[in-house]
Amino acid sequence: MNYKDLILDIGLERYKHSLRVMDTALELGKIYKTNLENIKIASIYHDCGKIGSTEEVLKITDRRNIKLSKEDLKSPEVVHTILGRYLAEHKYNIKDEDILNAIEFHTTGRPKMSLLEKIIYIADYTEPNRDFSGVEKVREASKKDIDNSMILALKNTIDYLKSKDIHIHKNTLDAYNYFIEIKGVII
Ligand code: DGI
Ligand code: FE
Ligand code: FE
Repeated sequence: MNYKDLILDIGLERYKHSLRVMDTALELGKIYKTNLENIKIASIYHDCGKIGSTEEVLKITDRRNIKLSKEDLKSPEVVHTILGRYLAEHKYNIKDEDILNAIEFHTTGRPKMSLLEKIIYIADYTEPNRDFSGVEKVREASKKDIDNSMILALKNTIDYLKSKDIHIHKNTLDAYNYFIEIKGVII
């Protein structure tokens, strides 16, 4: 695989972040026994839409006529995931729906996420260079119970966004409500 175009778009540092996400995601993939090739592709390309600043991402999205929801417009930091899904499909020729969803929902999460989506979300949150408060708890939980680690990561994210008075994307809230609900259900 040649990642020249990707590195030109997102820069070497973000590419290295994506490689760390890949290592972390592969570890999780082995624990939860899922398709490692899909994990590799989703990890490498998860931030392929993060081209420059948030303003640049919005400009490119507009130029390419990519539709954004009202929620997306209120959460501009999330728009790189929408652009990412578009570029993954149209520039990097990724057609696998599960991989495209993992790219689209890697920042907010969503209800009923697939295992691949959860692994990419958590690996992005816990890759070795992440050092925000609470990350170690998420890291440990992710190796035992990925749904539990989703609750911890979503809760941290919501608390962080609240502390800064930043709009919480509906997908983030819906994902949190979904995971606490399935945890509460005794089957
Ligand atoms: O792209 P990365 O830096 O690797 O990480 P990411 O895709 O998780 O993006 C993190 C950014 O997204 C950070 O600035 C917080 C922001 N974010 C996450 N969830 C939400 C959000 N921003 C808004 N407005 N609403 C959310 O629900
Ligand atoms: Fe991202
Ligand atoms: Fe990332």
